[in-house]
Amino acid sequence: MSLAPRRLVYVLNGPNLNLLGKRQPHIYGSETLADVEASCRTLAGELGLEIRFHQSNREYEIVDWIHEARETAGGIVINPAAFTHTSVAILDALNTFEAPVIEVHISNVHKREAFRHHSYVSLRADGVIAGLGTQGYGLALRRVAQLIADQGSAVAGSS
Ligand code: CA2
Repeated sequence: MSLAPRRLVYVLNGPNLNLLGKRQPHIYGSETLADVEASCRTLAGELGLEIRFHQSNREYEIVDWIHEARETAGGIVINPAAFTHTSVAILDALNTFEAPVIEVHISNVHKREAFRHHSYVSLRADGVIAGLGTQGYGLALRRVAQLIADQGSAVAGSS
């Protein structure tokens, strides 16, 4: 089996994020999810990554994409949205994924209602970004690219 690091990154988005830029701009800003996807694609190209960008309102679809990522991807960037605070299923799926996971929240969840302060996903995430707006997605991709590069150097150093 090849030890070359995988350069495919899944960018996963949970429920209601399809409404980004269309409602509650005071909380989530005015960029749409299509805008976020476009800027992630541009940045991924610059970083030498390929991305699969998905959004779903259904928990099982997110679990299925994580299972898919186990076979193909070198990292996951995930904004689980409300599932952050409820989903043991998404946590369990992420716990089977062996490469970097970065959790992103557009808003600063710690400045909001108490129920948003707890994240199941943070029990697995290698890093968490909150409150940096949609810019957080790009920063998360940069971090995954760095971790993939570090992994490549470690593999080269050990051969
Ligand atoms: O800040 C974030 O990114 C959140 O993950 C967004 C979730 C919320 O449940 C989390 O606590 C924090 C909500 C996503 C809903 O997105 C909308 C976007 C525009 C309009 C309405 C909902």
